Amino acid sequence: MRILVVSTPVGALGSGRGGGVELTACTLVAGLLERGHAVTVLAADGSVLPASCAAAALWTCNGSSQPSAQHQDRHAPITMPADGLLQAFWRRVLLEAPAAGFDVVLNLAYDWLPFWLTPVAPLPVYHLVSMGSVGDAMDRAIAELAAWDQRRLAFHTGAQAADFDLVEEPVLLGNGFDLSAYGFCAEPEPLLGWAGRVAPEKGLEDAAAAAAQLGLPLAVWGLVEDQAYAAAVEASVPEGILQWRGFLPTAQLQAELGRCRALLNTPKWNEAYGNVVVEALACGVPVVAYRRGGPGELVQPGLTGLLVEPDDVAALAAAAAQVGSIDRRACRQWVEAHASRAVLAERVEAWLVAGLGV
Ligand code: HBI
Repeated sequence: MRILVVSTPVGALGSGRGGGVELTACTLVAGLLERGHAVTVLAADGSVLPASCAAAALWTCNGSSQPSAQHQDRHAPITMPADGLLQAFWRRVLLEAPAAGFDVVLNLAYDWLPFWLTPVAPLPVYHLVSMGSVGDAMDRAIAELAAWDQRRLAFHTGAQAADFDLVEEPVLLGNGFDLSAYGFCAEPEPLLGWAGRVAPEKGLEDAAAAAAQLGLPLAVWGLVEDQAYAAAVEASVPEGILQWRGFLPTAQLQAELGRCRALLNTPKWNEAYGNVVVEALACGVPVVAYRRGGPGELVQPGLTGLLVEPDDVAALAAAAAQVGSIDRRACRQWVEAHASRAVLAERVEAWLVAGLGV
């Protein structure tokens, strides 16, 4: 098929501002290319595609980034900057995509406009929903689209899909990763890890508190999206507990992440999937996570890590002290079976083909 993949309007691919959807976009594009599809990516000016996506065409637009949906008030009206990137994206889709001969448009943005346009678009638009419920406007847009034709929607996990008012069993795609980019590490250091956008919904403060209880350092990888929040977490634990490692490209991230005894995953929101959970497992690092959202479905207790009651820091620390019993190779094997790039691409293709009836 000829597929147009529309990226997130919160930032350029490769900037880290898009969070998990950047990784998903690149893996999904590379996987579809491997399966012989022709793929064009529509993304913000300044976007960079990895070598694995070299065969994809890149269309870019300029414009102001969309404000992060999860940081708006739940009841906030739909907002778009007057010179918004989102509008620029969808002006190009509506004007150029039909003549360019695409069979399908795959939207990765968690924004009202593409969902609202779908029933009146001149070509089929499909949506991989990247988050759980974060506001009324998107809840409504997703419910209305589900009522119109739920085949147009796919989610990462059941926990995420359960947030929305759907009319039939949801299509669940999980996620996928280029596993050749992650090296297996058998012998960890006395180090705990945490990775993700440094923002309140990710719950870093709990991981910091657990590390402090254990007297182990906590390496923190990710874009510091909320400086005040990061400073407050820093102040909440003794000197030397937190090691701020910044947002690293995958090659550097996996080299450091693999050295961790465990990854702590502490979502405060209904995390749709939990890319960092799988990235850690791919390096052989067991995951100790709250039984919440996608991570609550991904971690296989006793096999690839441990799950604890959400927000229970003492339980988090106790579980982190027990991960020595987990076979690190089993962590890598689980990802190879359930979250490879090929697995995701197969699922995406099956979803689109089923919906298009081709
Ligand atoms: N917010 N408005 C908006 N649009 C997005 O596409 C979006 C977002 N916030 C976060 C986000 N995408 C990605 O980090 C997802 O992977 C969660």
